[in-house]
Amino acid sequence: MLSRLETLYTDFKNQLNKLNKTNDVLNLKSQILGKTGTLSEILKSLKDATPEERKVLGSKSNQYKNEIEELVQKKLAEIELAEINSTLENSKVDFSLTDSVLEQGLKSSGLHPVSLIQREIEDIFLSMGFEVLDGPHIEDEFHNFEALNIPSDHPARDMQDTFWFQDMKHLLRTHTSTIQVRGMSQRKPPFQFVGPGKVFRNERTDATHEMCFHQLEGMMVGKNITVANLIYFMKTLLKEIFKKDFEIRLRPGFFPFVEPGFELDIRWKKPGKGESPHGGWLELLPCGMVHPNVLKMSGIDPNEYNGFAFGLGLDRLVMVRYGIEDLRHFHSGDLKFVSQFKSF
Ligand code: FA5
Repeated sequence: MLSRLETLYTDFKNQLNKLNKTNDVLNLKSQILGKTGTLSEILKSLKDATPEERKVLGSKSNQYKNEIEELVQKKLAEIELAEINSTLENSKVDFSLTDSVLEQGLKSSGLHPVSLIQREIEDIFLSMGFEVLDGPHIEDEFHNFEALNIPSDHPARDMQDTFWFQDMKHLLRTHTSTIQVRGMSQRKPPFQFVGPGKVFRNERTDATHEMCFHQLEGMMVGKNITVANLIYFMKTLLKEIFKKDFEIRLRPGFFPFVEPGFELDIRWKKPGKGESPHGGWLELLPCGMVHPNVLKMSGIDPNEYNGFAFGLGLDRLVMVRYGIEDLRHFHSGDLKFVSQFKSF
């Protein structure tokens, strides 16, 4: 019976080598391991063997059964890969993109305007002694809301329509303020950092609103930090980006994680269409002094330290700088649009 088993295994391997279709491999497997398959028949006949034979044959049969299953899985994976490769080879889509991309002008300029400005702002802040931090897109309630002084029953949660995961505990971050929370809890004051990235909100899109857009968070924590420090950094940022003094206004704004909170608006003329809505002011840079509760929740003593934070809307800054009338161009995938922007 042992030699029958060995022949069966060798035959199986020879046959398997010749196959290149998924169905044929599955048929072969079932001819051997199926209910009435050859190996199953051998296993059934073990009941007539002596206890010693049964022990040897039993373990050998199991060994072959496992090996056959492994070889079948390996073969199926090989076939699948070969099918994918052949589909790609025969496909009319040019995955290299090289020619079409170059034709459309990416040869001399490749960065999306949002990436361009993001990098410039990172350089500005690096030169002023700030770190640049990153953070996850998928967040938990704690980092997106609770650690920012926004408990579950707080009305401020309604301000940001959120993309929740099914467990209703995880979400796509609605703002880069999550980077504040992570940055603060990993550092001892004094510190200062910025954190750029994508954020996601479940909202209706229009010329100045997207569901996926970009923010850049900034934070400075130390001793005796004042609103004057905050204004200095905001003005420096805008001056460096626009290479001119810009008309701005600061008005009170409410965010549960800052006290006092402000909205910094910028005077903006909507390209080609006269004044923008809201009398020519575009809400660009909410900011404020970090709320003592937020410092406390990240393990920082608010009696000893204080600080400021801001959350810049990157896409809107890009619109103002380049005179773009609608931020929905940013995700349009139109290479002609993307390739027309350069650093100032
Ligand atoms: C916030 O998200 C706060 N986390 C900002 C903050 C940080 C305040 C630190 C205080 C301290 P707000 O929801 O206003 O705030 O969004 C910030 C900026 O993102 C807005 O000023 C705007 O420029 C931009 N923004 C908001 N919603 C959209 C949208 N749907 N599409 C494009 N840009 C948007």
